[in-house]
Amino acid sequence: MVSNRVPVPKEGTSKAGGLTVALEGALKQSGGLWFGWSGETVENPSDQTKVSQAGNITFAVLDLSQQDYDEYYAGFANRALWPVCHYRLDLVQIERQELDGYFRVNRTFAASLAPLLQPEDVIWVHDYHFIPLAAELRRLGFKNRIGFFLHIPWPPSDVASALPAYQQLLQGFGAYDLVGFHTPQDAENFQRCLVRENIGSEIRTGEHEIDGHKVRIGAFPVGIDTETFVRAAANAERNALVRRTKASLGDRDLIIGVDRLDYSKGLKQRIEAFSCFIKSNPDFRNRVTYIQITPKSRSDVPEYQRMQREIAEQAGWTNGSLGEVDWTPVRYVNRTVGHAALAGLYRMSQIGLVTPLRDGMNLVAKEFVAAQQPDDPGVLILSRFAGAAHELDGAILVNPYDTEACAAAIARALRMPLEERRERWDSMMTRLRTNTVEAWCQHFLSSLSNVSNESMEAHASTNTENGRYPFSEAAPA
Ligand code: ADQ
Repeated sequence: MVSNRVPVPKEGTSKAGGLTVALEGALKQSGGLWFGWSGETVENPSDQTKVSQAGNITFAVLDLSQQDYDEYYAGFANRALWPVCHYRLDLVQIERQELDGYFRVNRTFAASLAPLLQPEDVIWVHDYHFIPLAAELRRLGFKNRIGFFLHIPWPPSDVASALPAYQQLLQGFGAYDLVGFHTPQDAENFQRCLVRENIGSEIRTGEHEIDGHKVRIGAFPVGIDTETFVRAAANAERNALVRRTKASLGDRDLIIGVDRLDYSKGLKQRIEAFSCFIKSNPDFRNRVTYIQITPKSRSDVPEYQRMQREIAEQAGWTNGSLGEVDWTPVRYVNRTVGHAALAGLYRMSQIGLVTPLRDGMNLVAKEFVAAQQPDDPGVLILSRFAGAAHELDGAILVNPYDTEACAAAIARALRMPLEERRERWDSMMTRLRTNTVEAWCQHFLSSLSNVSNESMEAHASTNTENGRYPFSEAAPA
């Protein structure tokens, strides 16, 4: 397993978020190696990995230099790939040096991973930080099965082509045997990009040929550890934070939003929609509280600093204009909350407000549903632009840009009869019980191990220095 962040177990720290815990669960079954960035920046990073062991999982991590961090992570990954993949061309920052840094770090990481690999290893690379990693490994002669999963959306070609080194990035996908996305729409967008740029031709549905090599492409919607969440929510009544929050609400209804502080999550539009709801439904004044729990992220990226200020101002301004001496309509907190407490907060909420402007999947939507009380479930209001909208058909789907429609959805959810809430919840829960994160891992890995041997042989003849993966020595033009 390769991912940018690696949850190396440290004494005194609790486990990281849902996905990493789940991936860890998947690795535990088979045993394996988890490789990536340590999360540390140091002056002179070593190219030797720091290795540690926990059960049958070996963790191998590298530190980054400040320059690598600035160019690869805070730069190209988060100021070019992230905004383009979230359809935000207005926020894209294109800098030659950052592009170079991105390819350089991928090259360094491939070289450090190389001595740890065995011929039969199956390699699963995660997310936009490491698109060129497989190409770098092929250049070093590796013929292993390599799969890639993108956790964020892939946009249509008119948007995607704003990426610097667009064609070379697309070509880099040709070094993988399987490329997975959250939704059929993302997979389709990606395939159209390949065809339009004349980089890949469709052999049959879900299979493209890129430079003589077959690449399978498909949708693998990620799930959550549903049963663990159900149990955590059922036990959360004892949680101190949950109890204090309940007491502080009195008999008011609760609307909850839980997101990393990111412009893709639509927080500005969401607060506006809540404000519009209160103004157009005055009977709900002082009868409902909206809690938005939003840890800061990527604070060293300028676009995030600006947004953090704007959202805080907007929440304050909304409270100033709508609130009462004894009622704070929006409780906006920049904190991380443990998963047990989070499950309890979801469960006591009448509405889960999940309205990203664009999201690969959105696990919060799934966690909210899993945490509900079966005999009196809350209502999920979900953006149609979240990958989760492809699966969670029992949600009220909204266009997050349409403030009045979102406000109307809040009013509808708060007035929804119990029978309709149960029906909607049941259909979503059935889906969550089948498509768990474990099923997702198995589905992806079994598709990867089904890649034909003939296809694997194709790597053998084409991975030479001057062959098809040309962008190792310098970043592409
Ligand atoms: P994210 O953009 O981080 O993930 P999301 O899928 O919602 O978004 O996952 C966030 C996770 O962090 C959830 O497990 C949530 O519980 C947790 N979290 C958020 N705020 C928290 C808080 N205040 N305290 C504690 N935990 C908090 C990226 C993509 C998504 C995709 C995932 C997985 O952007 O589209 O669903 O990867 O592929």
